[in-house]
Amino acid sequence: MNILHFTTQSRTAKFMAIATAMVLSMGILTPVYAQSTSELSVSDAWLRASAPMQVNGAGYAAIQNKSAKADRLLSASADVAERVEMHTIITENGVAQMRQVTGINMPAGGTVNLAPGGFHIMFVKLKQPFVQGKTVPIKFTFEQAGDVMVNFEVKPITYNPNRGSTGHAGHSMPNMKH
Ligand SMILES: [Cu+2]
Repeated sequence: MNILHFTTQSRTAKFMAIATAMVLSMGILTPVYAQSTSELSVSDAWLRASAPMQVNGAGYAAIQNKSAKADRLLSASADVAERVEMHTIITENGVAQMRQVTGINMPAGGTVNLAPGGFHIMFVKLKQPFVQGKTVPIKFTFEQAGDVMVNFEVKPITYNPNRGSTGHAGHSMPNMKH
């Protein structure tokens, strides 16, 4: 399984523009939803809409470390679930299982994709379902870059960017055992 996927694609300009617009539209005392710092930019942040009765949820994003220094995602936090964890998927004896990780390394100048079949943000015991079309603010804390607020977009329940390109499209991660 190819978990780390490096790309040279840059969406910096777009996210700088969003960050600037948000700074201008918000007061000094309100939090700034950066999505991007001078060292980091987070793009394609999404959650899958919750199925009826679904207890947990998963979030994904592409995180670009623009710095010449390695960084590490230390935590994700939000009040939408009882716990927010970082997970990866390990396949043992042909069975894919989710495992909690204590951090996700961000190589210098690299992009790490949190995507179905690999690293993801796990929302354990959702307080409310994720509703398609809404955005959910989640705080990422990095060892070097500090706190970055990221707005996650809630995609349709059937959304899967990997469909057709990997063998994991059928995976139903939110329902996997922890
Ligand atoms: Cu998980």
